Amino acid sequence: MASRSALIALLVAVSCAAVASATTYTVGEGQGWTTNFDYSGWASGKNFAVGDKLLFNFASGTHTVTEVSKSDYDSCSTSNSISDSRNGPTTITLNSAGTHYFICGIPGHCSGGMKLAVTVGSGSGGSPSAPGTPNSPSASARMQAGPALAVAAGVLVKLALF
Ligand SMILES: [Cu+2]
Repeated sequence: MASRSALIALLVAVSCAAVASATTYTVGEGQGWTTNFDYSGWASGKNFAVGDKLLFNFASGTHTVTEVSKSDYDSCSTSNSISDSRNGPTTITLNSAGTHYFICGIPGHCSGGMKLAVTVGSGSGGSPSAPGTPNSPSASARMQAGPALAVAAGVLVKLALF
């Protein structure tokens, strides 16, 4: 009994920590992952951290989410891609600090502006710019908390019934 309580407490702590620390960004917001959108403008001012996720919304087959090197990003080449997804929507977890480059591999789309570079901070320290700016990431994190908490609650109910 005691060990189960400890397990439940641990689960609650872990799920709360996960909800608090990771943010899911919807690339292009309501426009999704598409042509004729300014993704550098979308990314600017956002503080991406390790563990955050990028949600690319598109219909399967219409676009790709292809992670590439900086030089391939600059030249819109997918011949040395790091990863490639053709099925939408695609969620990419930002697993490491540094700049990550994503382009669409459909001919003409990347050169038409369908490319995204996100710079991921090391995680600690927070924003060097505009600390007072009310930003949307916290709001989207709160929106993500609902499903995550529902899942956690479901696990707890199963544990209690075990
Ligand atoms: Cu495309």
